[in-house]
Amino acid sequence: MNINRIASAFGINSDNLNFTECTIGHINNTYFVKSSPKLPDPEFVFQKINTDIFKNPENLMENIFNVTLHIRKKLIQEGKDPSRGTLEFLKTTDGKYGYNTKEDGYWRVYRYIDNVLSLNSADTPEVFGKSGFAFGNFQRQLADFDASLLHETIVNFHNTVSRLQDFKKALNDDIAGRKNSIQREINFVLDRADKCSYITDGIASGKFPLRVTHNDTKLNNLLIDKDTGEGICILDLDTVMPGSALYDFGDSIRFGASSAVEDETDLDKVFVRLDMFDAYTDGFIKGVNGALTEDEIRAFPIGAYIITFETGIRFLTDYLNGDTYFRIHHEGHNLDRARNQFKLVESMEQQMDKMNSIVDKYINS
Ligand code: GN1
Ligand code: MG
Repeated sequence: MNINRIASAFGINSDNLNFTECTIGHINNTYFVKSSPKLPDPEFVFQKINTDIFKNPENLMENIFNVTLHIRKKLIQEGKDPSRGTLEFLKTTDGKYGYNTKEDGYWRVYRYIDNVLSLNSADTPEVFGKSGFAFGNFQRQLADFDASLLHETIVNFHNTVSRLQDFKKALNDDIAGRKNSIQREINFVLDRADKCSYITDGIASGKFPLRVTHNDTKLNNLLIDKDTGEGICILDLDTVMPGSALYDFGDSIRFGASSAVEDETDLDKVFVRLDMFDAYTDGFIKGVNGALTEDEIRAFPIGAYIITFETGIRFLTDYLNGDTYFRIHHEGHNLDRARNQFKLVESMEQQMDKMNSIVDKYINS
């Protein structure tokens, strides 16, 4: 990678560029960049898009330009600061959404937002509730966005039935020769196979309307203002596509209402925290501000369950495929992640009634 060449493609010219890598995401490569090491904060975020996964980065960036522009207009209408409320992407000096060469790959650049933090776990329900508001609000901001403008960046992304089929294929191919050592996890999936169609059936019947959704609503995809503690800007817009509200609600719960991080291997530490579930439900409903139907809200607990199960299936599939999709940091990482998600699934099975009662409380309030 030649960082100077990438920078100058976006009109950023400096003899003294300084960059550090961010190692959090599982898919793209992200760098914080400043034009001089003396500056206190980065000025830009450079990202190399993983084009094995996102096959058409131009279409993806067209989505992102349109979505951020829409949110920008909303923020201005509502008297909020657009430079902190949404990402601002730069075009290349020749007017393109990204810089693309055989040697360097596909790169995009956005302006760094300062005085913020992002969290891998929420310490308190209050913090997590605020993230719920921010993700709900994101959906509200895009409620009048013309979904026909959006390209589907990954087909069947949250189609759990199709994720199950991918898993079965990986099992059948057993390309990495790992199948025999994970019989327990395989049975865990197969025992629950009939659950996979819950959301897809609801979409097909019209019970769950298609909306513009984010689809990757992990807590660490939200920037939180260090001074106010409010969730201000949603990141990682690669998978903004038509989807169900349950995807966004569910993925946040999967990640943020867990008592432990996504790859915790001490499974006694992994369970769903009802105080977190409660706070997020409250925040999300307020953030969406009336846009959801009662059917959707009632399905929050099962939606969280399905997305957690689906993510576990995806990690296990990648383990069977020899770790070709999610970046791993040690041998067996994807198996650790899958086991962690399945523990969370069990915890949700045990606490489903309680989660439903929490939701009832907000429906009746
Ligand atoms: C991936 O790149 P990152 O960490 O934001 C994945 C999500 C998974 C998540 C699991 C495009 O997101 O779907 O839920 O890992 N993104 C894609 O941590 O597959
Ligand atoms: Mg992502």
